[in-house]
Amino acid sequence: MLIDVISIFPEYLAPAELSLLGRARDAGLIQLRVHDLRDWTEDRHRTVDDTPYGGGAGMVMRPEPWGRAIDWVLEAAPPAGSALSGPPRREAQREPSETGAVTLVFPSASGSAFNQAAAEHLATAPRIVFACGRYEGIDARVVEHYRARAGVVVEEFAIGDYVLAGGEVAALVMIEAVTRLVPGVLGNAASLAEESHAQPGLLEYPVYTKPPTWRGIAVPEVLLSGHHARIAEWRRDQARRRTALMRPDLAPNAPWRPPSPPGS
Ligand code: JCZ
Repeated sequence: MLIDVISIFPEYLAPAELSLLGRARDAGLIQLRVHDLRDWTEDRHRTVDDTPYGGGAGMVMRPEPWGRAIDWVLEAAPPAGSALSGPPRREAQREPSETGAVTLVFPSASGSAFNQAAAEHLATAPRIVFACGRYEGIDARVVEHYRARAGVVVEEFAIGDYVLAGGEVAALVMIEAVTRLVPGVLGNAASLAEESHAQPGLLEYPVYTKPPTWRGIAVPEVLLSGHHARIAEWRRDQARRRTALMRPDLAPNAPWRPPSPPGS
Protein backbone atom coordinates (compact mmCIF):
# COMPACT_ATOMS: atom_id res chain seq x y z
CA MET A 1 0.00 0.00 0.00
CA LEU A 2 1.26 3.42 -1.00
CA ILE A 3 0.10 6.37 1.12
CA ASP A 4 0.71 10.01 0.16
CA VAL A 5 -0.14 12.89 2.47
CA ILE A 6 -0.31 16.53 1.35
CA SER A 7 -0.25 19.19 4.07
CA ILE A 8 1.15 22.63 4.93
CA PHE A 9 2.44 20.98 8.15
CA PRO A 10 4.26 17.85 6.90
CA GLU A 11 6.02 17.54 10.32
CA TYR A 12 2.63 16.71 11.81
CA LEU A 13 2.89 13.28 10.18
CA ALA A 14 6.13 12.38 11.96
CA PRO A 15 4.39 9.98 14.42
CA ALA A 16 3.22 7.87 11.45
CA GLU A 17 6.85 6.94 10.91
CA LEU A 18 7.02 5.38 14.40
CA SER A 19 6.41 1.93 15.89
CA LEU A 20 4.04 -0.42 14.08
CA LEU A 21 3.86 1.66 10.94
CA GLY A 22 7.61 2.31 10.94
CA ARG A 23 8.31 -1.42 10.97
CA ALA A 24 5.71 -2.10 8.25
CA ARG A 25 7.40 0.57 6.18
CA ASP A 26 10.83 -1.01 6.62
CA ALA A 27 9.37 -4.36 5.55
CA GLY A 28 8.05 -2.67 2.39
CA LEU A 29 4.38 -3.36 3.17
CA ILE A 30 3.50 0.31 3.55
CA GLN A 31 5.16 3.21 1.82
CA LEU A 32 4.46 6.66 3.18
CA ARG A 33 5.32 9.90 1.41
CA VAL A 34 4.57 13.27 2.95
CA HIS A 35 4.44 16.41 0.78
CA ASP A 36 4.43 20.12 1.59
CA LEU A 37 1.55 21.85 -0.22
CA ARG A 38 3.61 25.05 -0.40
CA ASP A 39 5.96 23.32 -2.87
CA TRP A 40 3.14 23.80 -5.40
CA THR A 41 2.64 27.53 -4.83
CA GLU A 42 4.00 29.94 -7.43
CA ASP A 43 4.22 33.26 -5.58
CA ARG A 44 7.06 34.69 -3.46
CA HIS A 45 5.07 34.30 -0.26
CA ARG A 46 4.02 30.71 -1.01
CA THR A 47 0.37 31.66 -0.41
CA VAL A 48 -2.16 28.85 0.08
CA ASP A 49 -5.19 30.77 1.40
CA ASP A 50 -7.49 33.68 0.61
CA THR A 51 -10.69 35.32 1.90
CA PRO A 52 -14.00 33.49 1.41
CA TYR A 53 -16.35 34.53 -1.41
CA GLY A 54 -19.63 35.59 0.15
CA GLY A 55 -17.88 36.87 3.25
CA GLY A 56 -17.49 35.35 6.67
CA ALA A 57 -14.73 34.67 9.15
CA GLY A 58 -11.43 32.97 8.46
CA MET A 59 -9.58 31.98 5.31
CA VAL A 60 -10.17 29.33 2.65
CA MET A 61 -7.47 27.28 0.91
CA ARG A 62 -7.08 28.31 -2.73
CA PRO A 63 -7.72 25.54 -5.29
CA GLU A 64 -4.67 26.04 -7.56
CA PRO A 65 -1.89 24.71 -5.27
CA TRP A 66 -4.16 21.79 -4.32
CA GLY A 67 -4.83 20.95 -7.98
CA ARG A 68 -1.13 21.06 -8.85
CA ALA A 69 -0.11 19.04 -5.76
CA ILE A 70 -2.75 16.33 -6.19
CA ASP A 71 -2.08 16.03 -9.94
CA TRP A 72 1.64 15.67 -9.25
CA VAL A 73 1.10 13.01 -6.58
CA LEU A 74 -1.39 11.09 -8.75
CA GLU A 75 1.08 11.05 -11.63
CA ALA A 76 4.15 10.32 -9.52
CA ALA A 77 5.46 6.87 -10.40
CA PRO A 78 5.10 4.29 -7.61
CA PRO A 79 8.48 3.70 -5.95
CA ALA A 80 10.71 1.02 -7.51
CA GLY A 81 10.15 -2.45 -6.08
CA SER A 82 6.55 -1.63 -5.20
CA ALA A 83 3.82 -4.12 -6.10
CA LEU A 84 2.31 -1.09 -7.83
CA SER A 85 5.24 -0.84 -10.23
CA GLY A 86 4.84 -4.31 -11.76
CA PRO A 87 3.96 -4.98 -15.42
CA PRO A 88 0.40 -4.00 -16.33
CA ARG A 89 -2.04 -6.94 -16.10
CA ARG A 90 -5.06 -7.51 -18.32
CA GLU A 91 -8.23 -5.90 -16.92
CA ALA A 92 -10.00 -9.26 -16.59
CA GLN A 93 -7.22 -10.68 -14.41
CA ARG A 94 -7.28 -7.83 -11.95
CA GLU A 95 -8.87 -7.72 -8.54
CA PRO A 96 -11.08 -4.69 -7.82
CA SER A 97 -8.39 -3.53 -5.40
CA GLU A 98 -5.77 -3.40 -8.17
CA THR A 99 -7.56 -1.62 -11.00
CA GLY A 100 -5.15 1.26 -10.55
CA ALA A 101 -7.75 3.48 -8.88
CA VAL A 102 -6.42 5.91 -6.30
CA THR A 103 -8.50 6.69 -3.24
CA LEU A 104 -8.32 10.41 -2.49
CA VAL A 105 -9.34 11.16 1.09
CA PHE A 106 -10.28 14.62 2.32
CA PRO A 107 -10.47 14.67 6.13
CA SER A 108 -13.42 16.94 6.93
CA ALA A 109 -15.62 17.66 9.95
CA SER A 110 -18.49 17.53 7.42
CA GLY A 111 -17.51 14.15 6.00
CA SER A 112 -19.15 10.76 6.51
CA ALA A 113 -18.27 8.82 9.64
CA PHE A 114 -14.89 7.10 9.50
CA ASN A 115 -15.56 3.86 11.38
CA GLN A 116 -14.13 0.33 11.45
CA ALA A 117 -16.08 -0.68 8.31
CA ALA A 118 -14.59 2.32 6.47
CA ALA A 119 -11.11 1.38 7.74
CA GLU A 120 -11.56 -2.20 6.50
CA HIS A 121 -12.63 -0.91 3.10
CA LEU A 122 -9.68 1.51 2.85
CA ALA A 123 -7.30 -1.29 3.87
CA THR A 124 -8.01 -2.98 0.50
CA ALA A 125 -6.92 0.11 -1.47
CA PRO A 126 -3.50 -0.08 -3.13
CA ARG A 127 -3.06 3.72 -3.11
CA ILE A 128 -4.46 6.36 -0.76
CA VAL A 129 -3.80 10.10 -0.96
CA PHE A 130 -4.75 12.23 2.07
CA ALA A 131 -5.37 15.93 1.32
CA CYS A 132 -5.14 17.72 4.67
CA GLY A 133 -6.75 21.15 4.76
CA ARG A 134 -6.39 23.92 7.35
CA TYR A 135 -8.22 27.19 8.14
CA GLU A 136 -11.91 27.02 7.11
CA GLY A 137 -11.16 24.23 4.63
CA ILE A 138 -10.32 23.79 0.94
CA ASP A 139 -12.22 25.54 -1.90
CA ALA A 140 -15.11 23.13 -2.63
CA ARG A 141 -14.24 22.94 -6.33
CA VAL A 142 -11.24 20.72 -5.52
CA VAL A 143 -13.45 17.86 -4.26
CA GLU A 144 -15.90 18.46 -7.11
CA HIS A 145 -13.08 18.30 -9.69
CA TYR A 146 -11.54 15.05 -8.43
CA ARG A 147 -14.95 13.38 -8.02
CA ALA A 148 -15.26 13.73 -11.81
CA ARG A 149 -11.74 12.38 -12.47
CA ALA A 150 -11.48 8.86 -13.93
CA GLY A 151 -9.42 6.49 -11.79
CA VAL A 152 -9.94 8.54 -8.64
CA VAL A 153 -12.35 7.60 -5.86
CA VAL A 154 -12.96 10.56 -3.54
CA GLU A 155 -13.93 10.11 0.10
CA GLU A 156 -14.65 12.83 2.68
CA PHE A 157 -14.28 11.42 6.18
CA ALA A 158 -14.82 12.78 9.69
CA ILE A 159 -13.08 10.84 12.47
CA GLY A 160 -15.60 12.06 15.06
CA ASP A 161 -18.19 14.70 15.87
CA TYR A 162 -15.81 17.46 16.93
CA VAL A 163 -13.92 20.15 15.04
CA LEU A 164 -10.15 19.89 14.60
CA ALA A 165 -7.91 22.74 13.43
CA GLY A 166 -6.93 20.80 10.31
CA GLY A 167 -6.94 17.42 8.59
CA GLU A 168 -3.50 16.21 9.72
CA VAL A 169 -4.49 14.54 12.99
CA ALA A 170 -7.52 12.96 11.31
CA ALA A 171 -5.23 11.56 8.57
CA LEU A 172 -2.90 10.19 11.25
CA VAL A 173 -5.83 8.44 12.93
CA MET A 174 -7.04 6.97 9.64
CA ILE A 175 -3.53 5.85 8.65
CA GLU A 176 -3.15 3.99 11.94
CA ALA A 177 -6.60 2.39 11.76
CA VAL A 178 -6.06 1.30 8.12
CA THR A 179 -2.43 0.15 8.16
CA ARG A 180 -2.88 -2.17 11.15
CA LEU A 181 -5.40 -4.07 8.97
CA VAL A 182 -2.95 -4.60 6.09
CA PRO A 183 -1.88 -8.27 6.14
CA GLY A 184 1.55 -8.64 7.71
CA VAL A 185 1.59 -5.24 9.43
CA LEU A 186 0.29 -6.31 12.82
CA GLY A 187 2.64 -8.65 14.67
CA ASN A 188 -0.20 -10.81 15.94
CA ALA A 189 -2.40 -12.13 13.12
CA ALA A 190 -4.52 -14.03 15.66
CA SER A 191 -5.78 -10.86 17.34
CA LEU A 192 -6.93 -9.52 13.96
CA ALA A 193 -8.73 -12.79 13.26
CA GLU A 194 -10.41 -12.56 16.65
CA GLU A 195 -11.34 -8.96 15.95
CA SER A 196 -12.93 -9.88 12.61
CA HIS A 197 -15.22 -12.30 14.48
CA ALA A 198 -16.13 -9.64 17.01
CA GLN A 199 -19.71 -8.39 16.67
CA PRO A 200 -19.70 -4.99 15.00
CA GLY A 201 -21.50 -2.64 17.38
CA LEU A 202 -20.38 -4.58 20.46
CA LEU A 203 -17.60 -3.24 22.67
CA GLU A 204 -14.72 -5.47 23.74
CA TYR A 205 -14.92 -7.49 26.96
CA PRO A 206 -12.48 -6.58 29.78
CA VAL A 207 -9.09 -8.29 29.71
CA TYR A 208 -6.75 -9.40 32.52
CA THR A 209 -3.25 -10.76 32.97
CA LYS A 210 -1.01 -11.74 35.90
CA PRO A 211 -0.92 -11.37 38.88
CA PRO A 212 -4.18 -13.12 39.85
CA THR A 213 -4.77 -10.50 42.58
CA TRP A 214 -3.59 -6.89 42.34
CA ARG A 215 -4.21 -4.27 45.06
CA GLY A 216 -6.91 -6.50 46.50
CA ILE A 217 -8.72 -6.94 43.19
CA ALA A 218 -9.00 -10.54 41.96
CA VAL A 219 -9.25 -11.61 38.33
CA PRO A 220 -12.80 -12.95 37.71
CA GLU A 221 -12.78 -16.61 38.81
CA VAL A 222 -14.25 -17.94 35.55
CA LEU A 223 -11.13 -16.81 33.61
CA LEU A 224 -8.94 -19.07 35.78
CA SER A 225 -11.32 -22.03 35.44
CA GLY A 226 -10.12 -23.32 32.07
CA HIS A 227 -13.78 -23.84 31.16
CA HIS A 228 -13.76 -22.47 27.60
CA ALA A 229 -17.53 -22.45 27.01
CA ARG A 230 -18.18 -20.61 30.28
CA ILE A 231 -15.38 -18.15 29.52
CA ALA A 232 -16.86 -17.40 26.09
CA GLU A 233 -20.32 -16.93 27.62
CA TRP A 234 -18.93 -14.60 30.35
CA ARG A 235 -17.09 -12.52 27.75
CA ARG A 236 -20.21 -12.20 25.56
CA ASP A 237 -22.21 -11.09 28.58
CA GLN A 238 -19.55 -8.56 29.64
CA ALA A 239 -19.41 -7.15 26.10
CA ARG A 240 -23.20 -6.69 26.06
CA ARG A 241 -23.29 -5.04 29.52
CA ARG A 242 -20.44 -2.75 28.65
CA THR A 243 -22.07 -1.72 25.37
CA ALA A 244 -25.42 -0.96 27.03
CA LEU A 245 -23.66 1.08 29.73
CA MET A 246 -20.98 2.95 27.76
CA ARG A 247 -22.52 3.12 24.27
CA PRO A 248 -26.32 2.84 24.35
CA ASP A 249 -26.23 4.49 20.91
CA LEU A 250 -24.64 1.36 19.41
CA ALA A 251 -27.96 -0.26 18.61
CA PRO A 252 -27.85 -2.38 15.41
CA ASN A 253 -26.20 0.13 13.12
CA ALA A 254 -26.42 0.62 9.37
CA PRO A 255 -22.99 -0.44 8.08
CA TRP A 256 -20.94 2.01 6.05
CA ARG A 257 -20.97 1.01 2.38
CA PRO A 258 -18.24 1.58 -0.20
CA PRO A 259 -19.23 3.85 -3.12
CA SER A 260 -20.37 2.16 -6.33
CA PRO A 261 -17.78 2.39 -9.16
CA PRO A 262 -18.24 5.18 -11.73
CA GLY A 263 -20.65 4.34 -14.55
CA SER A 264 -22.56 1.64 -12.66
C1 JCZ B 1 -9.52 21.45 7.64
N1 JCZ B 1 -10.44 22.18 9.52
C2 JCZ B 1 -10.08 18.97 8.04
C3 JCZ B 1 -12.24 16.38 10.91
N2 JCZ B 1 -13.47 14.82 12.37
C4 JCZ B 1 -12.94 16.02 12.04
N3 JCZ B 1 -13.07 17.09 12.80
N4 JCZ B 1 -12.48 18.12 12.22
C5 JCZ B 1 -11.95 17.72 11.05
C6 JCZ B 1 -11.27 18.61 10.13
C7 JCZ B 1 -11.22 19.98 10.42
C8 JCZ B 1 -10.60 20.83 9.50
C9 JCZ B 1 -10.04 20.34 8.31
C10 JCZ B 1 -9.79 22.57 8.40
C11 JCZ B 1 -10.70 18.13 8.95
